[in-house]
Amino acid sequence: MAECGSKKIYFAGAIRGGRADVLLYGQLVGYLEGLGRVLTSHVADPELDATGDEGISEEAIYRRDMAWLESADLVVAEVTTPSLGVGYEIAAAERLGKPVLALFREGAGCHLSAMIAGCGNLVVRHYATPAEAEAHIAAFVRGDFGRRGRDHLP
Ligand code: 6K6
Repeated sequence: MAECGSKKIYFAGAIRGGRADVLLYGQLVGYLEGLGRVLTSHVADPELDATGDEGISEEAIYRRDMAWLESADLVVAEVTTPSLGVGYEIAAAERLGKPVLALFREGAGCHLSAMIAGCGNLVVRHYATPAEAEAHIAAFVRGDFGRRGRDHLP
């Protein structure tokens, strides 16, 4: 794996799943950019809404995102807003053997899928504040986690 500062980080967050958390994604991407190279910072772009597109086809988006995922050293997924695309990316990253951190925010009225919460190959962390999420990210990027990473479920 690459040295800490040169790690390639794939950030995943809901787009068509809903953009309610886009400002939070921006904060997390900003933090990740201090730890490595974020391949997917557009996910946190408030201009990218749930209906718009980037002027390229869905097939091209899929191919580009999968190529980035294959090249990534780490995957950080914000999973509070349910998203088919994020779930797909997490499953693909697991198959590729990538370390995956799934961050779930408490108190948003959302329920994390058992397919994420119950997957022992993922590091699943619950948080209440962005600072807590950043602490989970810092530990994950340091490699300071067990493969069975879930901290707790209420
Ligand atoms: C934007 C708005 C609607 O469709 C788009 C197309 N743009 C995308 N560009 C880049 N990555 C995308 C796009 N749509 C989905 N993704 C990937 O899937 C991102 O890496 C996100 O992590 C994830 C979001 O999936 P959905 O199902 O919530 O869209």
